[in-house]
Amino acid sequence: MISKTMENALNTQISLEGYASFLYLSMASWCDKEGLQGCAAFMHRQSDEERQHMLRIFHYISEVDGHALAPAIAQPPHSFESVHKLFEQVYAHEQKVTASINELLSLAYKDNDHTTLNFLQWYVTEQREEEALMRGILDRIKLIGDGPMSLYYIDKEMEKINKAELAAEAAESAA
Ligand code: OFO
Repeated sequence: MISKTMENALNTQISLEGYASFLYLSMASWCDKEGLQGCAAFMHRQSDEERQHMLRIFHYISEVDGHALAPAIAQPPHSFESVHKLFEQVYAHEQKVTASINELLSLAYKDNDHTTLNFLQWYVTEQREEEALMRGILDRIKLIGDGPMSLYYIDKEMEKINKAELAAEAAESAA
C-alpha cells in the first residue's frame, strides 16, 4: 500500500508521460507533413514508448492497491518552427520528466517507501538513456546544419537512429 501523497504524485507522473506520448505523436504528424519520414518514424516510436511508460505506472499503482487515474491530456502544439527546434523541445520535455522522476524518488525516500523506490529505478535508467539519445541527436543536427539542403541528411540519420533503437528494443525483449 502506498501513501495517498505518493499515489497522487504517481498519478501526476501518468499525466506527464501521457502528455509526452501525445506531444510526440503530434510531432510525428508534423514531420510526416514536412516529408521527413525518418523523423516521423522516430517520433511515432517515441510516442508509443511514452504510452508504455504511462501504463507501467498505471499498473504499478493498481498493484500496490492504489487508484490509477486515466489522465486528461492537454492538446499539444501542432506545428514546429524547424526540426532543430522540435528536438530541442523533445530534449526539454525529457529534462522535465527527469526532474519529476527525481522528485518522486525524494518523496519515496521521505515516505520510507522502498517498493516505490525500487519501481522508480527503471525510470532513472530510462531517463538517463533518453536524455543522452536526444543530446546526441541535437549534436548531429548541429554538425549537419538544419538548412533546407541538410534536411534530407538529418532525416536519413534519424532513420538510422530509429532502426538502431528498434533493434535494441527487440534485443531487450528477447533477453
Ligand atoms: Fe517517459 O519520458 Fe522519457 O522516456
